Amino acid sequence: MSASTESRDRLRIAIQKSGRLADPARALLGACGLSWRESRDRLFCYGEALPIDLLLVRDDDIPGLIADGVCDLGIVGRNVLAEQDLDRRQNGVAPAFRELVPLGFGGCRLALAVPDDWEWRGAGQLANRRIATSYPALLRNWLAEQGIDADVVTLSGSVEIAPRLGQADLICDLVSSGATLAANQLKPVTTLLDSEAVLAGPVAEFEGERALLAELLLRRLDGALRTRHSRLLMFQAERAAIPRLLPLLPDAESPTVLQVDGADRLALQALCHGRLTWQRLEDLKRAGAQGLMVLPVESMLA
Ligand code: PRT
Ligand code: ZN
Repeated sequence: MSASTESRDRLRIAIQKSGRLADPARALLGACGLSWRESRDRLFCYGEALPIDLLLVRDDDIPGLIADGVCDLGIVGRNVLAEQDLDRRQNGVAPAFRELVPLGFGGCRLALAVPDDWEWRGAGQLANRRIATSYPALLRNWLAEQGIDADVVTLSGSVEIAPRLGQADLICDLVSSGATLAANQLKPVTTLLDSEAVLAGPVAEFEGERALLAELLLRRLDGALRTRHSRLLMFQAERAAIPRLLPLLPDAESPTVLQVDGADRLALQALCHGRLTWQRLEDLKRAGAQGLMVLPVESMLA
């Protein structure tokens, strides 16, 4: 463990300063009960509710900050973490960080994309082609797995215009909606990595006070992630309708059933973990649910 971590009994989490992951990362940590003395413009936010501080940095710096022990945890795309991990391995450097928890936002995939007029017949077509990417380690690793010898052109940005500029024949880049590829007359043909934001940490275990703080944070994170799509569903129904209603709630934890008046009228409460769409509520109503109410869940402790 490096010198910078030895004397700290506070936990330090690196998140993106600005960009796609910045706001959702903050919101998620906020949902875990963390708060900071506001200093959005600075690099460092001092934790108030708990001794957990934030470092606001570029996403690409997060794995290295964990490796160097400058911070303990980080929220970063799996794509960045996997690229830097492979790069270290390919250069004979020992693994120093790892994915701890997938966080369910920042979803995208690293994909090969070819010009629209290519007819894709598989990886064999890539031999001796030039492929532009910002993810050379992941791409080289994939090409090696496929047994393909191709030319990897490393670019730090605007990869999607490389084929039009004649820098490459095809690209390997992140895709979410696919609109950027379409606008550049490219089409995705195969996925190398499915990605989302993850909580990353060191390979080595934490010790002392920071181990307790990390454990606390992971527990709260688990609760916050489970609560995110959970809703409390409440309704009343005749007893006879129950066999029609329960199959519509496959994602509900065993519902609480209360008798309302007489033996035949029941009130039900169910914690649902899937999405309660309008369609589902209408189906429930048709099956006999009355006075349907959907409530958000603030927190949950297992
Ligand atoms: O300044 P800093 O270095 O911190 O930020 P950055 O510019 O490197 O990163 P940023 O904020 O763009 O992305 C941060 C992380 O968000 C990435 O590492 C991914 O894990 C995740 N993410 C999710 C994405 C996308 N979706 C995404 N669509 N990152 C980039 N894109 C790009 C994509 O490459 C394409 O060029 O956005 C463009 C639009 O995508 P489409 O398919 O929706 O058109
Ligand atoms: Zn970046």
